[in-house]
Amino acid sequence: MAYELVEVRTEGGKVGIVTLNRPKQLNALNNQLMDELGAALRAFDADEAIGCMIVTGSEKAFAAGADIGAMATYTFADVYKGDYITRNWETIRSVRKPVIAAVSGFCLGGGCELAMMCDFIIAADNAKFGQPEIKLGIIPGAGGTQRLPRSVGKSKAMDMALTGRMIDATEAESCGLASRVVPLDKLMEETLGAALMICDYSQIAVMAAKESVNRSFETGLADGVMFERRMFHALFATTDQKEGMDAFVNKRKAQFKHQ
Ligand code: DAK
Repeated sequence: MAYELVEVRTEGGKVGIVTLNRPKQLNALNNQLMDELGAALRAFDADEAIGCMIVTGSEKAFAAGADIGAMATYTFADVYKGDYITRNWETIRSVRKPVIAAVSGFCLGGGCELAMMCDFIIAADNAKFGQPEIKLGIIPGAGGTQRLPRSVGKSKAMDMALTGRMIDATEAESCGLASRVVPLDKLMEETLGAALMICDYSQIAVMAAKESVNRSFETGLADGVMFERRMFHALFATTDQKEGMDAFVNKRKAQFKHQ
């Protein structure tokens, strides 16, 4: 697929990087961009050589939300019947390998929701997160009212959704929205470091860890723990478990084969 609104590249032959690229609109998300992002992520997910993905934007904006100009004249019938702002918004959830959001600058509305659909967020110290939809007479519509409280708790989520205020990277880290904050000029280096580290682990164990953590958001504790236990049991059928434990016992570095 030819990409216009995202840039796609790999690093070290194993990390797939998708950079949102609509700079004049602060990476405002439209159908074409979301189609391209979805296609790029699906292609990386299917590529045996790729172990982890990164979604990022520009220094000024990860994404300033869905494209307001495109939405401005839509009617209820348009959005309810059509596939605008529904297609491909959830592709990222079906990707089985890890996806890290490397966020700098504005990360607002649908942009914040997109970042929250990634597996974790590494924020540059200039990042600003927010759900400002209330200022437009709407509410978050791509999971913000559901994922944000699960991430930061009810009080902070209500504060953000009802006032529309932005929080900075420090506040985002302290409330659990971002996993870490790094200086802007170290954002890609730090995120790549995390991605390459993940690539070197057993891909099967990595996928099982991702699936198990995600299950915790969809189920009760007893069922979730049982799911985790069965996953744990299953990993003893892999060559990588034998390799990982043998390497530890023999004080050498494990060479995982992803089998
Ligand atoms: N859409 C379209 N254009 C945008 C934009 C956006 N969200 N954000 C910024 N831009 C454009 C501006 O219009 C401006 O264009 P020109 O005037 O130069 O042509 C250019 O980007 C630079 O923006 P500013 O001049 O405003 O730059 P500033 O530094 O002064 O301000 C800002 C930056 C990020 C604070 C400001 O641009 C801003 O407040 N932007 C809007 C943020 C916002 O309200 N975001 C939420 C949008 S609603 C769903 C999926 C998704 C959604 C809903 C449902 N489903 C799957 C059902 C999502 C909804 C939303 O995200």
